[in-house]
Amino acid sequence: MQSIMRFFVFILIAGTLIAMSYTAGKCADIAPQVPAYLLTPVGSIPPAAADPTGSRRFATTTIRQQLPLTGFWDFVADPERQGEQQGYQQKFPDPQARQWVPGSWNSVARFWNYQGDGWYRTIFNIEDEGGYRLHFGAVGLRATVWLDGKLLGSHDGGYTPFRFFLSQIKEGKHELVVRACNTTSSTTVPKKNGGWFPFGGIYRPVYLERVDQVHLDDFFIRTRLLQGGDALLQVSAQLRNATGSVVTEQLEFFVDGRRMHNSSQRITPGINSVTFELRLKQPELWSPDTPNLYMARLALGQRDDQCDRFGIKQIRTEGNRILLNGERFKLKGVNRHSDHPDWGPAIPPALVRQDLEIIKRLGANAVRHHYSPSEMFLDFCDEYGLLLMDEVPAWQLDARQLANPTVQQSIKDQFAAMVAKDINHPCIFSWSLGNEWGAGLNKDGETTETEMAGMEQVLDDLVAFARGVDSTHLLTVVNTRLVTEQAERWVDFICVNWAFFRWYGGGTELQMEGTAQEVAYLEEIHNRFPDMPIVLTEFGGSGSQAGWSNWGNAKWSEQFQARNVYESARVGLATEWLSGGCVWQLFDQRESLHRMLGPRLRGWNVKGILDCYRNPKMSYYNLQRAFNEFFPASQPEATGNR
Ligand code: ADA
Repeated sequence: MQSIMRFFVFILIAGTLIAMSYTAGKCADIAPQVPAYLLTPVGSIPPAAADPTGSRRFATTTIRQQLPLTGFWDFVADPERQGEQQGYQQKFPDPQARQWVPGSWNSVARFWNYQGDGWYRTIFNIEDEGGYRLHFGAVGLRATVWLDGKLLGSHDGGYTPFRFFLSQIKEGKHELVVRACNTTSSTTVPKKNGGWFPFGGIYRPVYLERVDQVHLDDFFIRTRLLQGGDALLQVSAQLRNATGSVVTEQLEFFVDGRRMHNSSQRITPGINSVTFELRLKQPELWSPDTPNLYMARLALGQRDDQCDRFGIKQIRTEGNRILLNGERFKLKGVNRHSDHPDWGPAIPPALVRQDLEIIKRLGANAVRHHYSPSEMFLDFCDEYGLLLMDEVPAWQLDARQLANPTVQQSIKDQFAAMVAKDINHPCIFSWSLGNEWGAGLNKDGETTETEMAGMEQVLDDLVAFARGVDSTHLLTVVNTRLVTEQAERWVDFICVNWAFFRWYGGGTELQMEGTAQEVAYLEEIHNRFPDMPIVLTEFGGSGSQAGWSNWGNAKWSEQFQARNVYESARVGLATEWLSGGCVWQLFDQRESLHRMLGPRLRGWNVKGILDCYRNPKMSYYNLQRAFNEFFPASQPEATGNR
């Protein structure tokens, strides 16, 4: 009897365990949740209009049907890079896991440090047979895409979108396979040992759009403020005709519902470029204090339309000053990475918005990114009135890497893709081709004369390319010794990443004696180029472990960092001829695997004025105070106290 009882108890326990493990497996498929610790918005930002794709703050079309491919996709890691040879694109293997898209596999414990190929697969249904565009917001760092076993193409660059036009998708079930790869080397951009974690995966939204065989491929709005207060808009559009014969269609352009342009277009098979200009009478200007936005809609008859927002502002330099809408502008900025401990670079809109709230409450007016941030982030910058220093992720390349044609091509491609993605946003302050090339500013003598000469040529070529892509925004290359020696040849303003109090190479205590030398260094650049603006693209950089308080101002304490940030802001913002700068950095961020040791803690760069979960450190409040004291809103022309 007892043994029968034991048998039943055994069956009961075993059954419960099996049921539990089954449910646990299912639980893994619960969509990630946004925590409820959000700051209440202080600004009068309107709620987002319905954008089914989840990428923007407004609907980008009134005609196209959009089908987001958000959700769990099957996933297999492929460290040996055997997948293509083994035909994963035709017959996807048994998945190892299911990954949330948009998301990064590096946000999931099992693949936390994984760098290699990662294969994704999803199945979708098409009811309305016809033409579609398949849009990827960004895949880290390179992607190859197959639909129903057929190769669609590849994309290099983890921070810019790409898309495919599919002239005919049949009714029924379809299989989409993506191979993402986040390995880095000396010839990739970003390179190996970069300053941030090279996240892998499909981490910005993916969606399909139902389009006509004749449709708008893209459109760009360049604005120019004219004397007298009117603005000139130059609209350039690309129209695609996949019908094989000439089509005539009406092209209309609306601003806030008013029709501003109407022309009949003869559209030949292939891609057609159309440009037209129009005048906007006495527009309300965009600025950090008055972020006025206009909604544009470009329509191709009843076949297609695209909507985008724009704003009118003017940024130019005059001597060593930067002028925004005719008035002196100094940057009170922060450096930010697209990084969150739970989300990696796929930060959900509510948390992106919280980052903007944190930046605004700091009293800042600008943000710098080492690579082009998500479209959602840019939309919020437009709304909150924050200027963005946009950059190609060509970070700390040495002369040899720069001499490599593959690297040069990647910089060009990523520059052009960044401009195409971001140019309509009024928040764009400047483009940067990269950060700390060659010997950098502080490491004299590491580059030979021949290498220097080579770098000059590469700079000539890259700058000529960049100016050809867009000449309506300021251009720079950040903190590069060569550029600082011949600034006028290449850039519109000089950018210095400025270490203070000997954080790098100093001892364990705050070291004041280095300060005079660092200040003298800035003066030297200013004396060499008295008529060029200088921005401290990074200031105050010093790590602190959140919560570590210390009487003695020792390194890694919140006190050390808070003092460093305040003092560098004092010099950076209050010195008359400087055009302000951006603190290094907004919040703690994950480093690349190769930079775990050295001046890092647990593989994290802890120079944030907030910790990785956005809890403020002492330095956040010190910077807020510095922004207030040295640069009160009512007195944009802060005069120096040095
Ligand atoms: C450089 C670099 C940053 C960051 C910083 C640091 O200034 O531009 O990306 O790596 O150093 O924290 O050391």
